[in-house]
Amino acid sequence: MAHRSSLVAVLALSGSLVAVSSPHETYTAALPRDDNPRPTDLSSPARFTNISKLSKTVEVNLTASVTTLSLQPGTKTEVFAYNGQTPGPTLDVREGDRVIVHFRNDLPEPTTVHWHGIHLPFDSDGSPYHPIAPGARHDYAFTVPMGTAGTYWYHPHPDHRTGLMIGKGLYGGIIVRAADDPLPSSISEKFLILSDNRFLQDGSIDFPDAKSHHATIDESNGREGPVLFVNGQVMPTISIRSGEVQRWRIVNASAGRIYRLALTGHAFLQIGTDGGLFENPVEVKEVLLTTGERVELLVRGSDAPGGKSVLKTLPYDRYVPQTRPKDWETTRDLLTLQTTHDAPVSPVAIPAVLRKVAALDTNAVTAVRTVVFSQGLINGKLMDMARVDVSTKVGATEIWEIENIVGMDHPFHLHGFQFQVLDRDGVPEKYRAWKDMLNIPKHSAARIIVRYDDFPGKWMFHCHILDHEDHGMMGVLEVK
Ligand SMILES: [Cu+2]
Repeated sequence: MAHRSSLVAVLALSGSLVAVSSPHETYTAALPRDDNPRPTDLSSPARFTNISKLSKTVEVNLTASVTTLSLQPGTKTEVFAYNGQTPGPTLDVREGDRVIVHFRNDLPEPTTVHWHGIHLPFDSDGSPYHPIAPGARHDYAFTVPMGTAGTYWYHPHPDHRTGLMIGKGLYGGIIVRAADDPLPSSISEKFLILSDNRFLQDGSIDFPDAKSHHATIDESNGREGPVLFVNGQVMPTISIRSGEVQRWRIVNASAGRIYRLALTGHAFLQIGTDGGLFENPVEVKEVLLTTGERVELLVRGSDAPGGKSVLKTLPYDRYVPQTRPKDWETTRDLLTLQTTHDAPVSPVAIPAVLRKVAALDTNAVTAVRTVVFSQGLINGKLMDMARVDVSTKVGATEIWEIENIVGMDHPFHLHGFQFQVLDRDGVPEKYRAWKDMLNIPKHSAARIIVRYDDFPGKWMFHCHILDHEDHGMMGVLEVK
């Protein structure tokens, strides 16, 4: 392959990027004290069992049900789970695969399964238009399009209840793999789904009464909790060898929390986002990961053998001042990166070119839409499933100008179609990429371009702060 001839050891160059390491910090959540804590290795969620014998076909069973799990040591919590676990099993597929999911709803209320970011037929999108009744079954079926290798996730998307269902534990990861992935296969991979939650004394998940003051705060901010989870684990450990490079796929499954990820003492190369790889790796010191968004990073073990670092989320002010949490400036720990005692390895060479991301043609634009985010409303309106907000045709290319006119961030999500960011506040986007999530910071605007290649239907676009979405900060795009 042509781009393999232009290998450069980008990570080797960036090893000296971060010279300052943070003082050692101890995790101090409300957990039983252990003077000699043993690290828990981060375990990736289990993968689905493929029950199909056909080639290029992935056929799986998925059940949503109420169950009891231990999310924190010594405590039992009633959760909603996919196949008895949270996160649910990872759907690990290849471009071109036919995917069939036999879904059964064992919850006491209607739900759906939304395949966040996947380009698929309308009736398999799991939007509020297609609820699955309690006790009912539904088969989701789609073919994974070529060129869409990346990191995605699945979660419920029923009318008004998405935040509750994800907060109770219903979310899982999706990996779409390309036949011609440009990264060396020797690089080991980690899948990290970030979430946060809040618990009552008895271990139950804290969803306050709808009329309470606390519920009002949640409705404004998007519900947050002080306990941060990676794959359902609190402060797990990832082992790395000094000099080793790992590929981390990270999903933000939180209702409202935006992560500002930093790993002190370590090089960070961002290689991709929602819809897959960038054209070139980009060196970054930190990454902002909004709700629903994904990122792919290369992490190099930069500590000496036996050393350790911590993946943190730094303070990020996404809030209106009136309901901003008092502790918003707290830096929080997510996981420990423990360097093994093995002798260092020399860094693997990373390709300077990952793939080509063809630009959508601005000359082909047939309409320019304006989407205005105010607090809880889009273009001044609450969601109405009987109303169509934007009507268009298959094959059309459009620019959407998304403007946030209020004092808190609102993350934009479009169902069914990946878009490209043209500019943010008039500043052209530096790196071309496929996206389905875009944080629109307070009092700012962005322009995206999208082409509706196929799949007519009614597609949602909405704020991905789940409390905002559930309260109607959502619209309908009809593609005919
Ligand atoms: Cu919002």
